[in-house]
Amino acid sequence: MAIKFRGVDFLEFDSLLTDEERLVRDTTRKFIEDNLIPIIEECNRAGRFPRELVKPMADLGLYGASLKGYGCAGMSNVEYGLVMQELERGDSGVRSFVSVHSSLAMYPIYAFGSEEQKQTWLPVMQKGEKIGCFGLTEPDFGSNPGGMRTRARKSGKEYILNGEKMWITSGSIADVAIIWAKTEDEDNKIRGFLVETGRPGFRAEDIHGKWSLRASVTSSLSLQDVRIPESNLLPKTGGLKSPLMCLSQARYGIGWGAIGAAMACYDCALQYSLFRKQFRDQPIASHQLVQEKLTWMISEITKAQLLALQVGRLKDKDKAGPQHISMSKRNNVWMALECARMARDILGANGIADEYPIFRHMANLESVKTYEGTHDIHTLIIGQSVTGIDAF
Ligand code: TGC
Ligand code: FAD
Repeated sequence: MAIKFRGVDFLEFDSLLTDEERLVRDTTRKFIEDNLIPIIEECNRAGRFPRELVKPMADLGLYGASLKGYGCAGMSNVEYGLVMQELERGDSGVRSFVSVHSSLAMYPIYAFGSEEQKQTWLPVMQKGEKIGCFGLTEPDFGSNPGGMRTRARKSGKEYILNGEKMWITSGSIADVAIIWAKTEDEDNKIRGFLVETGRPGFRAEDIHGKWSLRASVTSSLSLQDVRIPESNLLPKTGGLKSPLMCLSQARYGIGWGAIGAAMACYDCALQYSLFRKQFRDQPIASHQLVQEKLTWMISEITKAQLLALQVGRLKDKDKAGPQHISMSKRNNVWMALECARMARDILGANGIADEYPIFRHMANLESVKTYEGTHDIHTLIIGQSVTGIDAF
C-alpha cells in the first residue's frame, strides 16, 4: 500500500511560522517528494548516495543557506531548520550531506577564513560544484576530539599534515576537507586547514557494511606528509572552540532534522493503522494500545517542534547557547528514534520491509543519536550548564 506524506501539525504549529518560513518549508518538501522519495529505497538498498540531487539542491539554494553573501541564500535560522526537517523527512543521509557541506565545511570557511579563501571556496560550494567534508573524529578520539593525534608542522611557507580521520561524511566525494590538527609550532594548539583532496599523501576510503545511513558516503581519511601552502590555514581558528562552534551549527540543524524523520514514521503508522484490520474487521487504530502509541508520538513530535522553534528564534537573536542546542539535538533525536521504533511495531511484519520508510529511518537515527556528540555527551553538556560542574 503506497502511503503519501501529509504533513504533521497537531497544535497549529504553522501559525507560529511566517509566510516566508512556510514557503521555504513547502518548497523543500515538494522537492523531496518529487525527487528523493521515488529513489530513496533503491539508494538505501544499493548503499548509494543520490549524487544526481547535488546540483538541483544547489539550485534551490540549500547549501550554506543561512550564510550571507557569496551567493548564499541568507535564510534565517528557523528557515534553515525547516529545510533540514524536510530533507530528513526524506532521509537522514541526504540531510547529513547538506549539513556537513553547509555547517561543517562552508561555515568554518565563512567564520574563520580569509577573504581570499571565502571568495575562492564559498561561491563554488554554494553552487554544488565543489563538495566539502569535515575531519575531526579520529580512530581513537570520538567524544573527546581534544585528544586528537593529527599534526601540522610548519616547513618554510608550507604546512605538512600527518594523521588519520575516521567516520567522515562525504569523505571520498569531497573536493576539500576541513582538517583539524594540532600545530607543532604553536604549542599543539588546534587549528583548521583547507586540504584539497587531490593533494599527494591524502587518501579517502569508504567504510562499507553500514546498517545505517546507507544513502550517505562515510569514509576514513589518511594524511601522510600532505603538503599545503600556509595560506590554507584558516587564520581565525584557534583551539578546540573553533570546531565546536561548527558543531553548534550542525547540531542545531539536526534538532530540526530529527523531527522530519519522526513525522515520516508517525504519519506512515497513523495511515497504516486506519487501513489495517485485525479482530472483528476493525482497524488496528481502534485498539487502545495502538492509540496510546500514536498519542505518545504526536505529543512528543509537537513538543519537539516547539523546542526546535524556540531554539531557532533564540539563534536568530544570537542568544542560543551550546546547551540550548544540545537540548534540542538530544531530545529530538531520542524522540525520533522512539517514534521510529513504535511506528515499526504498529506496522507489524510490514514494518521491517522497505516498502515503507520506517525501518530505514530507524536505522539512520541510530547514527544520528551517536554523531555530532552522542546522546550521553549532550546529557553532560546540559548537566554542566545547570550545575556548573564538568562531568565528562
Ligand atoms: P571544553 O573545554 O569544554 O571546550 C573547549 C572550548 O570550546 C568551548 N565550547 C564551545 N564553543 C562553541 N560551541 C560549542 N558547542 C562548544 N562547546 C564547548 C568551551 O567554552 C571552551 O572555550 P574556551 O574559551 O574556554 O577555550 O572542551 P572538552 O575537551 O572538555 O570537550 C567538551 C565536549 C565533550 C563537550 C566536546 O569535546 C564535544 O562536544 N565532544 C563531542 C564530539 C563531537 O560532537 N564530534 C562530532 C564530530 S563531527 C560529526 O559527527 C559530523 S556527523 C554530521 C552528519 O553527517 O550530519
Ligand atoms: P566514543 O566516543 O568511543 O563513545 C562510545 C560510547 O561511550 C558512547 O555511548 C558515548 O556516549 C560514551 N562515552 C564516551 N565518553 C563518555 C563520558 N565522558 N561519559 C559518559 N559516556 C561517555 N565525525 C567527523 O569528524 N566528521 C564527520 O563527518 C562524521 N560523520 C559521521 C557519520 C556517521 C555515519 C557516524 C556514525 C559518525 C560520524 N562522525 C563524524 C563521528 C562521530 O562524531 C563520532 O562517532 C561521535 O562523536 C562518537 O565518537 P565514537 O564513535 O568514537 O564513540
